[in-house]
Amino acid sequence: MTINTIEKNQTLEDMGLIKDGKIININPAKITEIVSEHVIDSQADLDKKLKKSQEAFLKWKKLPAPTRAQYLAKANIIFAERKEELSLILHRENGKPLEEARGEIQEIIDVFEFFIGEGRRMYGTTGQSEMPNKTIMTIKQPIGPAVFITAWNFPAAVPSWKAAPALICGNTFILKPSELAPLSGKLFVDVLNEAGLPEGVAQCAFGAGDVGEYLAKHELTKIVSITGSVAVGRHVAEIAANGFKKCALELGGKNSTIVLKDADLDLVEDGVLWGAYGTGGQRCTSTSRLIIEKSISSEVISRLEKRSKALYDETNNKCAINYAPIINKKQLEKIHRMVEEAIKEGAELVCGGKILDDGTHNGYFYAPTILKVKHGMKISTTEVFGPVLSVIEIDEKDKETALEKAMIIANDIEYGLSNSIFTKDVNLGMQAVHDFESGLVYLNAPTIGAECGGASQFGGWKNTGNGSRESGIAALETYTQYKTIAIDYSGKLQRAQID
Ligand code: UN1
Repeated sequence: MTINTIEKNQTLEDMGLIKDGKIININPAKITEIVSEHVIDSQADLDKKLKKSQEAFLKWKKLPAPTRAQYLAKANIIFAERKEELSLILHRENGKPLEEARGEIQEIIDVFEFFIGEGRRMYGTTGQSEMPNKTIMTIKQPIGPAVFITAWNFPAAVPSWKAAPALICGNTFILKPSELAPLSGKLFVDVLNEAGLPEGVAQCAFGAGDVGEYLAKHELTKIVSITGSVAVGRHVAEIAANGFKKCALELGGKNSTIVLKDADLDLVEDGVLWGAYGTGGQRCTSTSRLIIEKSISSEVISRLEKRSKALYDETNNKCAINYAPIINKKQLEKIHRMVEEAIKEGAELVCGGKILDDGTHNGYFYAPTILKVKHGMKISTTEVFGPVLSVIEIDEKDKETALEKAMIIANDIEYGLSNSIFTKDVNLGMQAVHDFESGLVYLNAPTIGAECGGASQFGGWKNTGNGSRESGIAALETYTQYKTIAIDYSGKLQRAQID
């Protein structure tokens, strides 16, 4: 995904989102509606926040983890009480349907619930010493102030994936939410402070990429976690490497669903539709490619075409209610350009392929689009971040060879976030699960909708990430460093490897 949709060297002024030093946050489903305004932090403001974060860290890290968990538990009561209000705000600032917005706020609650429990675990290890009367153990300790750079598509939940483990482990943070949807991130931090978190433990900073970069580079920052594009992720990783900072990257995706001919086609229809068009196709997990056996592809395509068309009103070129808008005009035009270029390159347009509303009447909406493509075309390997599904047919005589071929195509991309397969054949299903080169894999389910808050360790392989995981236990790795403690109670000098 494009980081905060602001590319390097592009300013907020270029995008018409800034006025008198403020970010203007508009509803992409109704662009005349200003949802909020946020003063952009100056360098002096950022320095102050960083200093505060460092000072708060020195105290926060001293609290026992179960005590820190109590603060998170108080915050979680507030999140639950304010769920509807926060969902409505998220729905307005991001445009995603209210049902999806409610799900996203619920995700915060789930993630917090999990990490509250970690306050009473956070296990280390104990080892058997080579010597008598000696014990060796390893404990996890916090690292320091963290900076979170997050995107507009999950502006409430993704900050929680980072904040909950960071806090429970004893770190402090500054969140730099996307300038395209900053309010949900701000409210997330407000709730933490309302729950009584000591001053400076959880803060927010506003601005575009330059603000994120300043925070990431600063010597007081010890951890940087970013959800964004590969280009910006690489840049942040370089900054982090230079400063020996811990770094967590969750970057782009080009996710495939493979459908074998024995699959339950009703399930395929519902699953692919949700995977491709949920959040307007603007999830890093969105289903972007459908790799399907030729013998069933016409039926599946015609079912998907019918359902895609039902998502909007063709005559009036308007979207139906439960369909997310595109975040801004620039992204809307980019999606359309990609579709047009794909058609020029030989892709066959099944449905969609047009801007429903460029903001003139209502919001930024793109028609749910299906293209029949060949693997290797630009559209089949590049992330679109919009409601565009590329269908690739596999023509083999048996399922086994079809799966082999489909797997080569599914894995022949730079990304490795989420893939899925629909089949009733348990052996082939499990072989696919094993062979997909991605951090998330689904059997008989779409590529989106990871359960966050324990069970899933969210994260990607290849250019999607750097091995870090979020929203589950492995996230503790990003926010802790190990300390090995050797306690010798023999009363004499015992020399390792010598005595
Ligand atoms: C993202 O798009 O950055 O698995 C996160 C999912 C959601 C998270 C998406 N729970 O689709």
